[in-house]
Formats: sequence, C-alpha cells, structure tokens
Amino acid sequence: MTTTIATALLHALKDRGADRLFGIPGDFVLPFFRVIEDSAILPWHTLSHEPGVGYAADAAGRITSTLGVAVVTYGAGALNMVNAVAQAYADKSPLVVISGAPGAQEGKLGLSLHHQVKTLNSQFEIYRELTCAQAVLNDPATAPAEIARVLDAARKYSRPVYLEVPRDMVDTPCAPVPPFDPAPSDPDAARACATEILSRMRAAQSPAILVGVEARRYGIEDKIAALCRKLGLPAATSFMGRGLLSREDLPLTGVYLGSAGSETAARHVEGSDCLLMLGVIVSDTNFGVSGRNIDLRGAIQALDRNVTFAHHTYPEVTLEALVEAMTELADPLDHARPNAHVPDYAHGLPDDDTPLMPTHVAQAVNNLFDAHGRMPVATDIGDCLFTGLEIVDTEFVAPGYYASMGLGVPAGMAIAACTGRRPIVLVGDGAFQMTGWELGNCPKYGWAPIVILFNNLSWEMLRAFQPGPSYHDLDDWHYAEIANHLGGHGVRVHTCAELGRALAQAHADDSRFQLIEVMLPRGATSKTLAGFVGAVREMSALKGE
Ligand code: S1T
Ligand code: MG
Repeated sequence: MTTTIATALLHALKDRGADRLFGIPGDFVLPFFRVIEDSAILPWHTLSHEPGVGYAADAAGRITSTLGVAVVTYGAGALNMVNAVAQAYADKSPLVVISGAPGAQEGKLGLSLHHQVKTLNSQFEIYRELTCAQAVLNDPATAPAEIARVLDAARKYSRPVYLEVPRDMVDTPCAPVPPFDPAPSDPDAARACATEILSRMRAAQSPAILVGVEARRYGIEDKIAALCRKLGLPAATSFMGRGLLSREDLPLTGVYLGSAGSETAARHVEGSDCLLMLGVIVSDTNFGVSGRNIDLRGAIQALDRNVTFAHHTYPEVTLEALVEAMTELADPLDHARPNAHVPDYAHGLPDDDTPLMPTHVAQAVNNLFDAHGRMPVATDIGDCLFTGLEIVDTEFVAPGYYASMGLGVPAGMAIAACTGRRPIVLVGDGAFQMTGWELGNCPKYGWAPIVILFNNLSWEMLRAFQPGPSYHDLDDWHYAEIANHLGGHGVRVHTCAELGRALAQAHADDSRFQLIEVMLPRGATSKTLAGFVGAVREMSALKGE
C-alpha cells in the first residue's frame, strides 16, 4: 500500500500516542477527511463548533498524556479555534492542529480565495504565535521529516503545533515518517543537577515539593510519587495541577492557592526554605494570591526541559530525567514528614429542603464518590472551578491558567471518548451558553457524562470582582428542559435533598448524558472563590492598585 502525505501523517500521529481525532470538515480539508475515514488509522469525532473541537482535542491530550488532535478547514475553521489553541499553549497541552489549505495552483489564479483573510500565508503566521512548531506539507520530499520535526516538538515541549495540508497534496506519495525521537537528556547532567538539589534539600530546615502540570503532560506522576516516598516528603500541587497524583498512594497536603487554598499546602510551600517545583508554571493563578511573598529566587524550578536555580540553569534536563536521577541518588531526608495532614474535603450533604449553595455540589459529588468510587472531573472557569477544589482528589481537566470559558463540556466528552470512563462535568450557566450545546453530539458516540450546571443566572465570578452592574445578570434558559431535546436527561433541582437524589439517579442511568441544573441564588459563591477574590483584593491593595 503506497504511503501518501495523509496516511503518513495519520500513522505518525498514532505512533506518537494520538488515539483519535476531533474535527469539522470544510472544502479545503475534505480530501484529508476522506482519507481519515477510508484509512481508519485513527477514530474520529465531529463536533458542532471549532472552539469545542479545540477544547475537546486539548482535553484528550491532557487526560491521556499524549497528543490531542484537531482537524479543521482553512480560514473559517482554523481561525475559529484560535482561542482554544491559545489556551492549550498557555496550559502546556500537546495539541496538534491540522488545517486544510488551498492547493498550490489555486493561489496563482489571481483571485482572492474564500476563507482567505489577508494573504494565503496569514493563517500560518497567526498559528506561528500559538504553537511551538509549524510546517506546510507542500513537498513530498520533505514532508516526512517535517511531520516528524513538528510532532516530536509537541511531545518534547508539550505545546501545540500546526500542520497545514494543501488539499492537492493529500494523496501525494511520500516515504513514511521517521519514528519518534524523544531527544533524551544527558544522564551526567541530570545526575549533577540531582546531586545539587539533594544536597540543598538535605541542608534545608523545611524542604518542600510543589508539583505542576508537566507531571501529567509527560506521564510521570508515578515517578514523582516514588521520589516523594523515597525522600519522605509530602507533595502539594499547584492550582493548575489540581488532581495530580490522585492515583498515587501519597500524602498530599492539598492544592496550593495561597491564602485561598489548602492551609496545609500554604504552610508547606510558603514556609519552605528549599522549594522544589516540578513542572510548575509560575503564573498569577498559581502564585497570584500567595499569603507571603515566596522568594522564588530560593526555589528550584524544573520546567520546559530546564532546571533553574537562583543564578544558574541546567539546560536540556527533562523533568523525567531529573526525577529518575534524584530517586536513584536520594535517601530519606532528616526533616522528612511522611504523614502530612491531608485536607478535609466537603462532605455531609444535608438530606432536606436546605436551599442549594455551591459548596453543596462538592458535598454531593464527594458523597457519590464515597458510594461508587471516584470519577474523572472536567470543570469550566467560573465558580465551578473553585467549588471543584472542595472535591476530593481525582483526575481533573480544567482551564487553570489561561482561564477561557468553554472547555468544560467538550473536555468531559473527550474524557468519555478517550478513557471510556464516565466523567463529572462542572460548568456555569455562562460557560454552558458557549459550548454546552456540544452535548447534542453525545448520543451518536454513546458518551454519557454527568453534567452539573451551576445556574445562578449570572456571570457570578465577575460580580464577585465587580459588585453592582446589571450586565452580570443572565436570563433563565431552562437548561434541564433543553437537555431532554439534545438526547440526554435533564432535571432542575433547588434543594439539597433533590440534588442528592438527582445525582444518584444520574449515576444509575448511563444510557445517555445527564444534566443536573442546580439553581443557585445570584450573589452566592463557594467559600474558595470568596477566599480567592478576597486575597486578590488584598494583594491589589498592598500593591496600591
Ligand atoms: N470569555 C471567555 C471565553 N472566557 C472568560 N474567562 C471570560 C470571557 C471572562 C469571564 C471570567 S468568569 C466569567 C467570565 C465572563 C463568568 C462565568 O460565568 P459562569 O460560567 O456562569 O460561571 P459563574 O456564574 O460561576 O461565574 C474570567 C474571570 O475571566
Ligand atoms: Mg453563572
């Protein structure tokens, strides 16, 4: 069977861990879509709007620690997905964007083409700003090496990449793509770096470990847990790292979110005189509300294949190589604290007519997990994200840094597709208005997420920051009723007893997606969001903003 540019690309994606594609066709990508279906190299799912395609493909990469893949048409498709790709870049998600494009001769007709914005190269230039590697596959002689270069960059740097496939090149014969080159670190550099870190941790009074998203992106949570156990140290996770290490038997001091998160994690991180940050993005959401200014110059940061100390860096030392070298060289630390206090999570949902507040959702989910086992969780931005911090440790997919609305529902659908497990989705009414309708695609794929919709008739997180204006008010769209027309089952609940019953019934019915519309009063927020807003206000006041 002759290899073509399209089949070579699909095989290369599969060889590097991609297990499916999400997309929406268009005339510039129809030839490629035909090969996707005829070749059956990878399963594919079409959704209804390119932002949802981007969010779903991003989430697929996050939950599987491999490549997520989005296939879209030129112009109207690819440019419609820009914000979702930007979020994948900021959150270090290895999303592969494949866009169809005009054929070589089409651009020479002297006509501006439909879907063209400024020049035929504009889209490539826009995506150069959103990705870590890009290529146009317009030459069969170079296409295999270009595909390998770009896809390997996605795996190495855990960032989005962009491949443009002119529609007249899809069936062009070419050689197969070379196998994945992981570009391992120099083992001597990793050992030297590990030796320096361990000696600093041994000399420190209160060494601490903070774990971030790269632990999941590179699939090394088990190795980090083994290191923590060998050192006798608990770990805290960053806000973006919520849910990391949840499958490991390791005492976690909770999620660090400064004065708005776990107090144990805050003491652990802010009180440390040797903070080792493994795969942590130093961002305002991860550190913006630190109760005390953490002297990051005293910290050690392993991120983006570099390990940085106050005044020097070990380049090209991967997180995996560092953790393996440390585990090999480590002994239990004198200041080991293996039995850290694990935070108490919200339990005990009242079984009565108590009107619902956001924290009751966390209590209801925790009760469900106690009864039936933990489920993966996808959250959107809004108070649902902060309420999610009150749920016990489980796998999370959330827009923890870039913080775009819209990820929640498509991410839940991707988790169902990639893992075969049923997810819980937490989403606000505002974010649901953006991408919640993608649920209408669940019946054709047999996905049955349980969606808990926080209906406070508001952009409440904004109101928490800026009380007063009426533009935070949203109308009541009766989402539960709409769910029934989208092929799912919807129920509206007002009290704690109704929520407990609805969640139990939703869990019992996995024949279709479930939507539980939780009615909340305007102005009500979770304790965690209230704490976060208060801390942000305090920080602003301290800075005189
Ligand atoms: N547009 C997009 C795509 N993402 C955003 N993050 C925003 C706008 C700004 C924004 C927030 S939080 C929020 C908006 C509009 C309101 C969310 O409303 P809803 O989903 O109903 O959740 P809740 O009512 O719990 O707040 C962040 C601060 O940037
Ligand atoms: Mg809302």
